[in-house]
Amino acid sequence: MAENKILEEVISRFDFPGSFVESVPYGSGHINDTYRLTFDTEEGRKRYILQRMNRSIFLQPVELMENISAVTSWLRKKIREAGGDEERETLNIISARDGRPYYQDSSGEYWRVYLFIEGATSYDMVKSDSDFYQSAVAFGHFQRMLADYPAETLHETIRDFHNTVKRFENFKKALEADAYGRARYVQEEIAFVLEREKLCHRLCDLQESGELPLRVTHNDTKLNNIMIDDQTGKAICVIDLDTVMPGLSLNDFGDSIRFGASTGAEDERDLSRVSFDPHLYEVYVKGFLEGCDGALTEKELDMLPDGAILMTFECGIRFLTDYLEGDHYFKIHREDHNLDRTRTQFKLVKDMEDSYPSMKAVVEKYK
Ligand code: ADP
Ligand code: GN1
Ligand code: MG
Repeated sequence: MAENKILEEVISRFDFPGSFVESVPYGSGHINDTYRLTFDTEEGRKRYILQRMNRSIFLQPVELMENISAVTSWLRKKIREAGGDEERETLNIISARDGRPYYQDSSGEYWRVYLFIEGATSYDMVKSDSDFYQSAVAFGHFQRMLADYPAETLHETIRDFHNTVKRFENFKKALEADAYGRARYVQEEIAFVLEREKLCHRLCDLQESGELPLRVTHNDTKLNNIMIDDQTGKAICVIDLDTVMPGLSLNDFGDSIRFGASTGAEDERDLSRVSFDPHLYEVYVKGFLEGCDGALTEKELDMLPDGAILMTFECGIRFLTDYLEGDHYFKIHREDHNLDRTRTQFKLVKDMEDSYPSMKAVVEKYK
């Protein structure tokens, strides 16, 4: 069915106010299909986010929405108690006409609707220290607000999502299969991964032994998963809650560094423009520790730099695996897009390995 026909069907299953104006593809996420919907109502224009959840990645969309419903209700209560604005400081699910927090269309796809957070922007690149600092405080604060949430009641929306050891094993399987005959083009990148097999265990082993605590974490803490208020410049809302699960605080910290403390974009082709930015790293450490407000253990603090290296390495492995498997996971917008992404990640890993002692010193300074 044509996309606009499907959209028409889906929109009719939600109780939107006023008259429909438009639906526009929106944002630059790699996973879901996102649209911005506009309606004209007596009180003026109202906008919403409509998303088709990626079913090949999220195998249990109903459980996923159970997680998001539960976590956002929890957050709404905390925001209310703190005198905040519940409609802007967390995602707000709009239920379908049948009362469910999603709609399954006639072809089996799952859709959901959120209130559109007005007057705020999600940035793909760090434009100022302040935005990055703000995102750090917000992700730290997010973790703190969920610190007393019963983590064991959440579904694991993607099994072994940040299990770097499993990611390494999957990479080796993709390499052995070499289904697209691409391995010969990426020998250097393959060697980079294989040389670091031991590194993959660094956090997983400590998680298993219980030396690192399991917490409710976001697991996808890119800068563009934070909405920054256009007026105040403050980070107001953490979005993209698909991967909220029990996990390691170090992964949340690390993913932000991977994406934000870089001088280049995640998919920059010119590697001379991509390097680890120690200044932005420091800005983030300061904000994150303020946001966590004493919630992290000594061991977690000690290993924050490892979280940054591991998440960057793991993401590079995932991009390279997807390249070898024919680009079926991450959305690509050009040939070799996943390979370009792989290369930026490995460049950052190399830089961070070289900066490891100073990264540790920065944590000491702010802890
Ligand atoms: P993906 O998993 O594909 O990254 P996201 O949930 O992050 O999908 O949404 C993609 C983009 O849509 C975000 O980066 C943001 O720009 C925008 N977006 C998502 N939810 C909202 C919202 N409630 N209000 C305004 N913009 C939003
Ligand atoms: C995906 O959904 P999005 O674009 O925010 C991915 C993350 C990766 C990221 C790399 C569910 O995030 O794990 O780190 O791309 N999300 C999922 O940019 O796999
Ligand atoms: Mg996103």
